[in-house]
Amino acid sequence: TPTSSTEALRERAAAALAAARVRTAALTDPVNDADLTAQHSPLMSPLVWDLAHIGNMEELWLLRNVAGRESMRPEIDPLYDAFEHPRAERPKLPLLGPAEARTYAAEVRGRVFDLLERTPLEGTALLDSGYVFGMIAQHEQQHDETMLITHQLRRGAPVLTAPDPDPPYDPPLVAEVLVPAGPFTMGTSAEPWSLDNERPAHVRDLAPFWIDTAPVTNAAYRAFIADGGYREPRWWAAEGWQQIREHAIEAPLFWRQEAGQWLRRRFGVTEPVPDDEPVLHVSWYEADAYARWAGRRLPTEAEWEKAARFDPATGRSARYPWGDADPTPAHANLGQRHLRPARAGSYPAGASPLGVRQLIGDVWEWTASDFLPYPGFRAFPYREYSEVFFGPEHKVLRGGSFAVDQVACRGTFRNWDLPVRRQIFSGFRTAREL
Ligand code: AVJ
Ligand code: FE
Repeated sequence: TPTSSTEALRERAAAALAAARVRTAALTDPVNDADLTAQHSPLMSPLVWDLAHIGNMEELWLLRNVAGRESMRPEIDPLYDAFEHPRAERPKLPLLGPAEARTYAAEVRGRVFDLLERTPLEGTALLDSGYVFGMIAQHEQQHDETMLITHQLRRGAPVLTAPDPDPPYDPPLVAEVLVPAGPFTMGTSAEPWSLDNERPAHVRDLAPFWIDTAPVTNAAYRAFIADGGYREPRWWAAEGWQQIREHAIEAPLFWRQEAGQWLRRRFGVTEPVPDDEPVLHVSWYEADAYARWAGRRLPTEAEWEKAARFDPATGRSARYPWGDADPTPAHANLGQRHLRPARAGSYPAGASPLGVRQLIGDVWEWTASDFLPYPGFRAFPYREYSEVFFGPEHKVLRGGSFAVDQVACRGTFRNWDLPVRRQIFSGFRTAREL
């Protein structure tokens, strides 16, 4: 009946919002006030900015734009508009303190739960299927990943812990998989909470290509370093070569060499770099250079999505590599259950029909592609989510990392960043022509 489906949508929206807030609290409650207000890297906001920005976006979209209410605190609105102040300047703003920020976000949330109970989840594009509630849950989860990046950059004693991954493990027999030529459906017009840049569904016809069964590992990446990869300009795009020279980059971010052994710092703990884990904290330029050294290339965004979603038996594109069912811990390393990727060869149940592994979760995967709109794109509900970032300066990442929640992860989900960025949870896999 319509009533019970509205109830199911309300429950889904409430659960997504609640899960995001549990995670936000886990990222901020164990942090003392000095650390919440400090800037741990010029690349990042103070954690207390993310906290109040989460509340402010929720107030803007749900209480002001949907419910038509007045601003709760008009004087703070400009402080939390991401386009008014670049991250590096945010610590100098008269931001809400930690206690005030928590109270503000909790007040907004209380009113939002009241609104959700009374609002019909249909009738306008913003409300249909509870879209705007789902969009705000995804926004909070994306900032939770941003805050986790700040934790990784932060110096000092660790405040976060999580069990190491111990997933089903069954190393694939083949290093690469052939994706046959032909059309497939990219993007979606059906996924109710998909964001504007994932829409609409459209057909792409691709030449055949080979793609790595699993993401490139630390051991494989170390062979590139050992072979002098960072000293050979021929492997590098010009701007990438310039960046590694200028900043004396010779390994992934957070790595250091001690007596011939590679160590890495991970959430405040320094440890040997594990051989069989997907490489993490590389820029697009590093991924591109490795691929060229290996005689291969990065997959295009369309190739990545075809490898992840196309089922040759039915000709359909599924929501995830394993089908249409929501992810479980047997499918993928998602949701910050662990603070690292699982070793390559994990999650056989998460493989695509063609046998490609670990496309979802573990590490974001750089693709060769610029972040561009799909044919028929329409900015929704605001230009500043995607449209203002379209163009050649941003490269697309796919698949999500261990730090991505499932509400913000699916075979169509698109992320993007500058090709120099490496503090993000980024890795890659490679491809080649037939
Ligand atoms: C999609 C991850 C690039 O963090 O800049 C958060 C998501 N947009 N608030 C970002 C986002 C507005 C965005 N990324
Ligand atoms: Fe934001």
